[in-house]
Amino acid sequence: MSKKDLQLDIRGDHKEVAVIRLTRPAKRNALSDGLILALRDVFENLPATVRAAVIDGEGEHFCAGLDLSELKERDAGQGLVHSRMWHAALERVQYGPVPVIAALHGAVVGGGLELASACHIRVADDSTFYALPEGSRGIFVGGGGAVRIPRLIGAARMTDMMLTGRVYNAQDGERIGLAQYLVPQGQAFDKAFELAQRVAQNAPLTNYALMHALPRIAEQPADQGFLTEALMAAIAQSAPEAKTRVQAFLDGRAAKVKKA
Ligand code: 1HE
Repeated sequence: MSKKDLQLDIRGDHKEVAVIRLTRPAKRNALSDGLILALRDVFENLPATVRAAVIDGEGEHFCAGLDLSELKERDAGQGLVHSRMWHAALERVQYGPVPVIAALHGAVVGGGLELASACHIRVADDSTFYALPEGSRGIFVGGGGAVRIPRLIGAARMTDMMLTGRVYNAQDGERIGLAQYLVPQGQAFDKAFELAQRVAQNAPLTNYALMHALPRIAEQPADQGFLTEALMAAIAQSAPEAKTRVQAFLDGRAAKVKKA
Protein backbone atom coordinates (compact mmCIF):
# COMPACT_ATOMS: atom_id res chain seq x y z
CA MET A 1 0.00 0.00 0.00
CA SER A 2 1.22 3.46 -0.68
CA LYS A 3 0.92 5.81 2.29
CA LYS A 4 -1.41 8.00 0.28
CA ASP A 5 -4.13 5.27 0.27
CA LEU A 6 -5.23 6.25 3.81
CA GLN A 7 -5.29 9.65 5.43
CA LEU A 8 -5.69 10.60 9.06
CA ASP A 9 -6.66 14.13 9.96
CA ILE A 10 -7.28 15.24 13.54
CA ARG A 11 -9.91 17.99 13.76
CA GLY A 12 -11.90 20.02 16.28
CA ASP A 13 -11.02 22.75 18.78
CA HIS A 14 -9.68 20.12 21.17
CA LYS A 15 -8.43 17.74 18.46
CA GLU A 16 -11.29 15.46 19.44
CA VAL A 17 -12.39 14.05 16.07
CA ALA A 18 -10.24 11.79 13.90
CA VAL A 19 -11.15 11.85 10.21
CA ILE A 20 -9.94 8.69 8.54
CA ARG A 21 -10.27 8.67 4.77
CA LEU A 22 -9.75 5.87 2.26
CA THR A 23 -7.88 7.66 -0.52
CA ARG A 24 -7.61 5.12 -3.29
CA PRO A 25 -10.35 6.40 -5.60
CA ALA A 26 -8.79 5.03 -8.81
CA LYS A 27 -9.49 1.54 -7.41
CA ARG A 28 -12.77 2.62 -5.80
CA ASN A 29 -11.07 2.39 -2.39
CA ALA A 30 -10.66 -1.38 -2.73
CA LEU A 31 -9.08 -2.76 0.42
CA SER A 32 -5.65 -4.22 -0.25
CA ASP A 33 -3.82 -6.08 2.52
CA GLY A 34 -1.69 -3.00 3.09
CA LEU A 35 -4.76 -0.80 3.43
CA ILE A 36 -6.41 -3.17 5.93
CA LEU A 37 -3.23 -3.24 8.02
CA ALA A 38 -2.98 0.54 7.83
CA LEU A 39 -6.58 0.83 9.09
CA ARG A 40 -5.72 -1.42 12.03
CA ASP A 41 -2.63 0.66 12.82
CA VAL A 42 -4.55 3.94 12.65
CA PHE A 43 -7.17 2.74 15.13
CA GLU A 44 -4.48 1.33 17.44
CA ASN A 45 -2.57 4.59 17.51
CA LEU A 46 -5.15 7.37 17.68
CA PRO A 47 -3.93 10.38 19.66
CA ALA A 48 -5.21 10.53 23.25
CA THR A 49 -7.20 13.71 22.52
CA VAL A 50 -9.49 11.86 20.08
CA ARG A 51 -13.02 11.09 21.36
CA ALA A 52 -14.77 10.05 18.13
CA ALA A 53 -13.86 9.13 14.57
CA VAL A 54 -15.36 9.51 11.10
CA ILE A 55 -14.41 7.20 8.27
CA ASP A 56 -15.18 7.99 4.65
CA GLY A 57 -13.92 7.35 1.15
CA GLU A 58 -12.55 9.69 -1.49
CA GLY A 59 -14.14 9.75 -4.94
CA GLU A 60 -17.52 8.48 -6.10
CA HIS A 61 -17.65 5.41 -3.87
CA PHE A 62 -17.15 4.62 -0.19
CA CYS A 63 -15.49 1.26 -0.82
CA ALA A 64 -15.51 -1.54 -3.44
CA GLY A 65 -14.52 -4.18 -0.89
CA LEU A 66 -11.65 -6.61 -1.04
CA ASP A 67 -8.95 -5.80 -3.58
CA LEU A 68 -9.75 -8.68 -5.91
CA SER A 69 -6.39 -8.41 -7.68
CA GLU A 70 -4.73 -9.85 -4.54
CA LEU A 71 -7.15 -12.78 -4.17
CA LYS A 72 -5.78 -14.89 -7.00
CA GLU A 73 -2.42 -15.38 -5.26
CA ARG A 74 -3.74 -17.10 -2.10
CA ASP A 75 -4.08 -20.79 -1.15
CA ALA A 76 -6.51 -22.08 1.54
CA GLY A 77 -4.17 -21.59 4.48
CA GLN A 78 -3.26 -18.09 3.39
CA GLY A 79 -6.97 -17.37 2.91
CA LEU A 80 -7.65 -18.34 6.52
CA VAL A 81 -4.88 -16.10 7.82
CA HIS A 82 -6.05 -13.31 5.53
CA SER A 83 -9.61 -13.46 6.85
CA ARG A 84 -8.33 -13.42 10.42
CA MET A 85 -6.25 -10.36 9.54
CA TRP A 86 -9.43 -8.56 8.46
CA HIS A 87 -11.10 -9.68 11.69
CA ALA A 88 -8.26 -8.22 13.76
CA ALA A 89 -8.37 -4.92 11.87
CA LEU A 90 -12.16 -4.49 11.98
CA GLU A 91 -12.18 -5.51 15.63
CA ARG A 92 -9.96 -2.46 16.22
CA VAL A 93 -12.66 -0.38 14.55
CA GLN A 94 -15.58 -1.86 16.51
CA TYR A 95 -13.84 -2.36 19.85
CA GLY A 96 -11.24 0.39 19.56
CA PRO A 97 -10.86 3.46 21.73
CA VAL A 98 -13.66 5.64 20.31
CA PRO A 99 -17.02 5.43 18.54
CA VAL A 100 -16.69 5.41 14.74
CA ILE A 101 -19.16 6.99 12.33
CA ALA A 102 -19.10 5.86 8.71
CA ALA A 103 -19.99 8.45 6.05
CA LEU A 104 -21.32 6.39 3.14
CA HIS A 105 -21.82 7.25 -0.51
CA GLY A 106 -21.79 5.33 -3.78
CA ALA A 107 -20.76 1.68 -3.56
CA VAL A 108 -20.69 0.12 -0.11
CA VAL A 109 -20.08 -3.39 -1.30
CA GLY A 110 -18.48 -6.62 -0.16
CA GLY A 111 -15.73 -5.85 2.30
CA GLY A 112 -16.80 -2.21 2.14
CA LEU A 113 -20.09 -3.19 3.76
CA GLU A 114 -18.14 -5.33 6.24
CA LEU A 115 -16.08 -2.28 7.17
CA ALA A 116 -19.19 -0.10 7.45
CA SER A 117 -20.90 -2.69 9.64
CA ALA A 118 -17.98 -2.61 12.11
CA CYS A 119 -18.68 1.11 12.68
CA HIS A 120 -21.08 2.29 15.36
CA ILE A 121 -23.16 4.70 13.30
CA ARG A 122 -23.67 4.73 9.54
CA VAL A 123 -24.73 7.89 7.71
CA ALA A 124 -25.61 7.32 4.06
CA ASP A 125 -26.28 9.85 1.33
CA ASP A 126 -28.78 9.37 -1.50
CA SER A 127 -26.14 7.95 -3.86
CA THR A 128 -25.35 4.99 -1.59
CA PHE A 129 -25.95 1.41 -2.67
CA TYR A 130 -25.20 -1.80 -0.83
CA ALA A 131 -24.35 -5.25 -2.18
CA LEU A 132 -22.52 -8.43 -1.33
CA PRO A 133 -21.12 -9.52 -4.70
CA GLU A 134 -19.09 -12.29 -3.06
CA GLY A 135 -21.86 -14.67 -4.08
CA SER A 136 -21.36 -13.97 -7.77
CA ARG A 137 -17.55 -14.03 -7.46
CA GLY A 138 -17.62 -17.58 -6.06
CA ILE A 139 -16.34 -16.54 -2.65
CA PHE A 140 -17.76 -15.77 0.80
CA VAL A 141 -17.55 -12.86 3.18
CA GLY A 142 -14.38 -13.00 5.27
CA GLY A 143 -14.16 -9.69 7.10
CA GLY A 144 -16.65 -10.39 9.86
CA GLY A 145 -19.69 -9.77 7.64
CA ALA A 146 -21.29 -13.12 8.47
CA VAL A 147 -21.34 -12.08 12.12
CA ARG A 148 -22.08 -8.35 11.90
CA ILE A 149 -24.40 -7.95 8.91
CA PRO A 150 -27.11 -10.40 10.12
CA ARG A 151 -27.14 -8.43 13.38
CA LEU A 152 -28.06 -5.33 11.39
CA ILE A 153 -30.51 -6.73 8.85
CA GLY A 154 -31.13 -10.39 9.73
CA ALA A 155 -29.68 -13.55 8.21
CA ALA A 156 -32.56 -13.88 5.70
CA ARG A 157 -31.83 -10.54 4.02
CA MET A 158 -28.09 -11.20 3.93
CA THR A 159 -28.71 -14.65 2.42
CA ASP A 160 -30.88 -13.06 -0.27
CA MET A 161 -28.22 -10.42 -1.02
CA MET A 162 -25.56 -13.09 -1.48
CA LEU A 163 -27.67 -15.67 -3.31
CA THR A 164 -29.29 -13.29 -5.77
CA GLY A 165 -26.90 -10.35 -5.97
CA ARG A 166 -29.64 -8.06 -4.70
CA VAL A 167 -28.58 -4.43 -4.46
CA TYR A 168 -30.24 -2.14 -1.91
CA ASN A 169 -30.48 1.55 -2.70
CA ALA A 170 -29.96 4.24 -0.08
CA GLN A 171 -33.63 4.52 0.91
CA ASP A 172 -34.18 0.78 1.28
CA GLY A 173 -30.82 0.42 3.03
CA GLU A 174 -31.93 2.88 5.68
CA ARG A 175 -35.33 1.17 5.96
CA ILE A 176 -33.83 -2.26 6.65
CA GLY A 177 -31.17 -0.99 9.06
CA LEU A 178 -27.98 -0.76 7.02
CA ALA A 179 -27.73 2.94 7.92
CA GLN A 180 -29.22 4.90 10.81
CA TYR A 181 -29.21 8.24 8.93
CA LEU A 182 -30.05 9.13 5.33
CA VAL A 183 -29.08 12.56 3.97
CA PRO A 184 -29.09 14.25 0.54
CA GLN A 185 -26.25 13.44 -1.85
CA GLY A 186 -22.94 14.97 -0.84
CA GLN A 187 -23.92 15.59 2.77
CA ALA A 188 -22.89 12.34 4.46
CA PHE A 189 -19.51 13.57 5.63
CA ASP A 190 -20.86 16.80 7.13
CA LYS A 191 -23.60 14.94 8.99
CA ALA A 192 -21.15 12.28 10.20
CA PHE A 193 -18.74 14.97 11.40
CA GLU A 194 -21.53 16.82 13.21
CA LEU A 195 -22.54 13.58 14.94
CA ALA A 196 -18.91 12.81 15.82
CA GLN A 197 -18.53 16.21 17.48
CA ARG A 198 -21.63 15.48 19.51
CA VAL A 199 -20.50 11.95 20.43
CA ALA A 200 -17.12 13.38 21.46
CA GLN A 201 -18.84 15.42 24.18
CA ASN A 202 -20.21 12.35 25.97
CA ALA A 203 -18.55 11.08 29.12
CA PRO A 204 -15.84 8.68 27.88
CA LEU A 205 -17.13 5.93 30.15
CA THR A 206 -20.61 6.19 28.61
CA ASN A 207 -19.09 5.79 25.14
CA TYR A 208 -17.01 2.89 26.42
CA ALA A 209 -20.11 1.18 27.80
CA LEU A 210 -21.96 1.63 24.50
CA MET A 211 -19.08 0.26 22.44
CA HIS A 212 -17.81 -2.52 24.66
CA ALA A 213 -20.64 -3.56 26.98
CA LEU A 214 -23.86 -3.07 24.99
CA PRO A 215 -23.09 -5.39 22.04
CA ARG A 216 -21.96 -8.10 24.46
CA ILE A 217 -24.97 -7.66 26.71
CA ALA A 218 -27.21 -7.92 23.64
CA GLU A 219 -25.70 -11.35 22.91
CA GLN A 220 -25.96 -12.66 26.46
CA PRO A 221 -28.83 -14.69 27.88
CA ALA A 222 -31.18 -12.26 29.65
CA ASP A 223 -30.21 -13.19 33.21
CA GLN A 224 -26.51 -12.64 32.46
CA GLY A 225 -27.27 -9.51 30.47
CA PHE A 226 -29.13 -7.94 33.37
CA LEU A 227 -26.18 -8.52 35.67
CA THR A 228 -23.62 -7.18 33.16
CA GLU A 229 -25.84 -4.15 32.63
CA ALA A 230 -26.02 -3.53 36.37
CA LEU A 231 -22.24 -3.79 36.72
CA MET A 232 -21.64 -1.39 33.82
CA ALA A 233 -24.27 1.03 35.15
CA ALA A 234 -22.67 1.03 38.59
CA ILE A 235 -19.22 1.72 37.15
CA ALA A 236 -20.45 4.48 34.83
CA GLN A 237 -22.49 6.31 37.45
CA SER A 238 -19.66 6.22 39.99
CA ALA A 239 -17.34 8.22 37.73
CA PRO A 240 -16.81 11.84 38.87
CA GLU A 241 -17.89 13.06 35.44
CA ALA A 242 -21.29 11.39 35.81
CA LYS A 243 -21.84 13.09 39.15
CA THR A 244 -20.84 16.48 37.74
CA ARG A 245 -23.18 16.10 34.77
CA VAL A 246 -26.14 14.97 36.85
CA GLN A 247 -25.60 17.83 39.30
CA ALA A 248 -25.49 20.29 36.40
CA PHE A 249 -28.95 19.09 35.33
CA LEU A 250 -30.32 19.30 38.88
CA ASP A 251 -28.96 22.87 39.09
CA GLY A 252 -30.70 23.77 35.81
CA ARG A 253 -27.36 24.24 34.02
CA ALA A 254 -27.66 21.33 31.58
CA ALA A 255 -29.77 20.97 28.43
CA LYS A 256 -33.20 19.37 28.72
CA VAL A 257 -34.34 16.72 26.29
CA LYS A 258 -36.32 18.48 23.54
CA LYS A 259 -39.23 17.04 21.57
CA ALA A 260 -38.06 15.63 18.23
C1 1HE B 1 -11.20 -2.99 -8.18
C2 1HE B 1 -12.23 -3.34 -7.31
C3 1HE B 1 -11.98 -4.36 -6.36
C4 1HE B 1 -12.95 -1.74 -8.57
N1 1HE B 1 -10.78 -4.95 -6.38
N2 1HE B 1 -10.02 -3.60 -8.15
N3 1HE B 1 -15.94 -6.30 -4.64
C5 1HE B 1 -16.61 -6.35 -5.80
O1 1HE B 1 -16.87 -7.39 -6.35
C6 1HE B 1 -16.99 -5.03 -6.37
C7 1HE B 1 -16.18 -4.81 -7.63
N4 1HE B 1 -16.30 -3.44 -8.12
C8 1HE B 1 -17.40 -2.98 -8.77
O2 1HE B 1 -18.42 -3.64 -8.89
C9 1HE B 1 -17.30 -1.61 -9.35
O3 1HE B 1 -15.93 -1.30 -9.52
C10 1HE B 1 -17.93 -0.49 -8.50
C11 1HE B 1 -19.47 -0.64 -8.53
C12 1HE B 1 -17.44 -0.52 -7.06
C13 1HE B 1 -17.55 0.89 -9.08
O4 1HE B 1 -17.85 0.92 -10.48
P1 1HE B 1 -17.16 2.02 -11.41
O5 1HE B 1 -17.77 1.86 -12.78
O6 1HE B 1 -17.22 3.35 -10.76
O7 1HE B 1 -15.57 1.63 -11.42
P2 1HE B 1 -14.83 0.50 -12.27
O8 1HE B 1 -14.55 1.01 -13.66
O9 1HE B 1 -15.51 -0.80 -12.18
O10 1HE B 1 -13.46 0.35 -11.48
C14 1HE B 1 -12.41 1.30 -11.55
C15 1HE B 1 -11.10 0.57 -11.29
O11 1HE B 1 -11.13 0.03 -9.96
C16 1HE B 1 -10.92 -0.64 -12.21
O12 1HE B 1 -9.51 -0.79 -12.41
P3 1HE B 1 -8.81 -0.27 -13.76
O13 1HE B 1 -7.39 -0.65 -13.59
O14 1HE B 1 -9.53 -0.92 -14.89
O15 1HE B 1 -9.02 1.23 -13.76
C17 1HE B 1 -11.42 -1.78 -11.38
O16 1HE B 1 -10.86 -3.02 -11.77
C18 1HE B 1 -10.91 -1.37 -10.00
N5 1HE B 1 -11.68 -2.01 -8.95
N6 1HE B 1 -13.31 -2.55 -7.56
C19 1HE B 1 -9.84 -4.56 -7.26
N7 1HE B 1 -12.90 -4.75 -5.47
C20 1HE B 1 -12.71 -9.90 3.48
S1 1HE B 1 -13.50 -10.68 2.23
C21 1HE B 1 -14.35 -9.46 1.33
C22 1HE B 1 -14.79 -10.03 0.05
C23 1HE B 1 -15.19 -8.97 -0.92
O17 1HE B 1 -15.14 -7.79 -0.66
S2 1HE B 1 -15.63 -9.57 -2.45
C24 1HE B 1 -16.35 -8.19 -3.22
C25 1HE B 1 -15.33 -7.43 -3.99
